[in-house]
Amino acid sequence: LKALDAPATPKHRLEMHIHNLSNRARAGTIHLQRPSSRPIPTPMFMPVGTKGCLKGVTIDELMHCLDCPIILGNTYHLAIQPGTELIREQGQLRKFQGNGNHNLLTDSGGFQMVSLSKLSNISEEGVTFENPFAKGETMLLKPEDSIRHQTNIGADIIMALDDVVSSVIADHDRFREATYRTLRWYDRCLQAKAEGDPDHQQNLFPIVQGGLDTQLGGLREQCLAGFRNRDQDVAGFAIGGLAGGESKDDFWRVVNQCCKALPDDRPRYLMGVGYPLDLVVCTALGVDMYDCVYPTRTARFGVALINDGTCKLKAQACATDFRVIQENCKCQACQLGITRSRLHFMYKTGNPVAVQLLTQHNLTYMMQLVGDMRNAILENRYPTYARAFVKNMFAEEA
Ligand code: PRF
Ligand code: ZN
Repeated sequence: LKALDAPATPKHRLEMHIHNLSNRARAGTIHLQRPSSRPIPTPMFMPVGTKGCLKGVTIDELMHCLDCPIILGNTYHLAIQPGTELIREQGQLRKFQGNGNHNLLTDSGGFQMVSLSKLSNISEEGVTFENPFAKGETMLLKPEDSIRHQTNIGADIIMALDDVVSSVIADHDRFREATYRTLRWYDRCLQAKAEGDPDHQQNLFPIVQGGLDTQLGGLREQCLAGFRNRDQDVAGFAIGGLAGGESKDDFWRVVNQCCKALPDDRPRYLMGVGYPLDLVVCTALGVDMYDCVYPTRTARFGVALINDGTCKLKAQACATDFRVIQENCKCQACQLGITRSRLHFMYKTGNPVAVQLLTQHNLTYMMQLVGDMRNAILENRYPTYARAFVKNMFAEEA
């Protein structure tokens, strides 16, 4: 594919090529600087392997059967167990996971302030977590520590430590503190990276915070301006602090503002977003990358992603449903003709293969979704695609 733009990007960071725009939706390719690394087509969804691996799928299946070009690991969880020194000694996470050549992104640990808020305490220095495996022990995660851990882990894309506030907390002072702290912490991350990664092996993304304040001169704008002024050579940008229970209107308003303000030649990564409908809408607004535990976690609860929403395989209705999960799906279960009824009884009897098959199905669905969106953008028909997707998803309620 020919790139519309041909950026003269320096080799010390990834390159993003945009092939086409359909309104504001972007189809592109991210080229990482690691030799022989696989190019990443965008829009892209990254499955989450919190502790370095996904439950129920191997790295080989992810890469070769599910055609998934990049997965996400989590600094906080890997630092707690097994420890990032041990990962580094075994040749970093990519080797630790078994000799693959797969692309990796690690989150900084910032989000665990919210998801593990009962176990954490925040100050200007960093975040202090209680160790869930050793009562009474604490771990201080400073911006410098987050970078050190992420250097040990060795992912292609690493995230700056941010001060994350749950978006349903309506305390403007706390959001203001978090926004400016996120900027100050980014400076400390940049400094730590310059000292620890002189060969520019890793791409550091700052994370835009600022709550739901999209006003002129408001916190989101301040944060966006702060990053743009700090470093003209940022590898890519993440949008954080969303998907935490705020209304869809607030959510879309912030995503819209961020996409409009961010530079066109860098990847835009919307963190923690993984509902199919949200992917379709946010891609229309100009987002390139997503991650979420949703497709894999919901599989463990017996929920399948299908074209008109979800299918709860544990529900009694599935006991006598002799269709495959989704017609024309390329996953193992659907290709083998395994019925919803069969899966229902596998869940009922606690057969772990059911979770494995459903995890594969849900990831196949997500990869198909991002591929379909990409094709629609390349063929200049994204608005039509998005409208049809929404209509299909809400067909039964109409
Ligand atoms: N920051 C980080 N990780 C995240 C988020 C964030 O804001 C979100 C959004 N809630 C998901 N994961 N560091
Ligand atoms: Zn399937």
